[in-house]
Amino acid sequence: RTRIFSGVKPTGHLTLGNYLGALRGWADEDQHRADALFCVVDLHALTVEHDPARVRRLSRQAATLLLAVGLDPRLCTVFVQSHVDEHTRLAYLMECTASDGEMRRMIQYKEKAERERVRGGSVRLSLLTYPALMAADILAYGTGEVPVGEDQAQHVELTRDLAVRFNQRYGQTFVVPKATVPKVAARVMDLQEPTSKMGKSHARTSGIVYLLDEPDVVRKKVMRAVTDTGSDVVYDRAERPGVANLLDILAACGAGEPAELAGEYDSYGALKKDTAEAVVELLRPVRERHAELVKDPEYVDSVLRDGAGRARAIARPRVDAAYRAVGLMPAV
Ligand code: AQP
Repeated sequence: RTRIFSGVKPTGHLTLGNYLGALRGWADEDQHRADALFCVVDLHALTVEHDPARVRRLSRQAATLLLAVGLDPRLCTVFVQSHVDEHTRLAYLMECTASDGEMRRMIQYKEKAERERVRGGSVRLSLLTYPALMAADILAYGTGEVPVGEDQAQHVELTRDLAVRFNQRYGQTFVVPKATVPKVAARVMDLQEPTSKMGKSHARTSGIVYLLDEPDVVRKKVMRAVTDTGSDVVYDRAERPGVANLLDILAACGAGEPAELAGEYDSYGALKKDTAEAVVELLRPVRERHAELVKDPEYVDSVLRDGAGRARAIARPRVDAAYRAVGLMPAV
């Protein structure tokens, strides 16, 4: 069976972008068709300024939401990255495989480093080396497919390069993975700034729909979404990004194809209203299940404990093999 690995960073409350770009596919398809592992990648949340208590809280919330969206521990493995040491063990070998130039070329590094500088803060070294840890996350499990939103495709490409390079230098050790990106809503845009990705760590929250937003909050955010000049509803991502984003979201809620949907509307108001209701309905079961799960933290703990054990057992032999392959002396 194909091995699948993917993760979510506890850098903020999970968003509609995370759900449509990643989580929904993990739950509805991936866990049924493959041997899948899904992870709260908490170490990645330390690459930018962070509040320890908040990261701890958000990690638990993210893990609970992974179950709330429908990941079933009988079908797949759900765990927290920092509970499995193999990730950091292998990350070091990935740092020894990558060049600093290829790390510096990563778009996410450039954007986030700039954000930190604008804030007047310093850029953590781990922000630069982040893709090495992400490559380790993926390669440790012999992953064949990495289901991600479009924004992560570049990091998966780098992971492929590192896997190939490592195998060439030290002998066949890693499976070379590929990214799989959903057909619709691979890049959900911010409702207030439809030329930027809806990102959970972004400061302005009015353009971000969180999975746990109350229905009225969702309605308000969608109804206040920035639309474009002109009033006719056409699907044009370059010229009409605001309206195209709403059409993408509505389509992803199961209403049809974005370009066809455009023809069904003659006002932005009606499009927003239908989109708002579709999103409210899409998220309703997730909120309900989350509310149930928070009442049972022992269950969530047991899933994570079990998940970490399974993950460790899969990762350890391959990481041990990689240590031997690069020339490290086995423990005596
Ligand atoms: N807007 C999005 N549209 C589609 N997919 C998205 N993903 C994230 N945003 C969108 C996908 O969700 C998975 C988990 O994302 P993540 O935790 O790595 O990143 P994030 O939500 O984008 O978090 P941040 O901290 O706010 O990061 P930046 O600042 O980079 O935006 C991934 O598969 C991702 O592709």
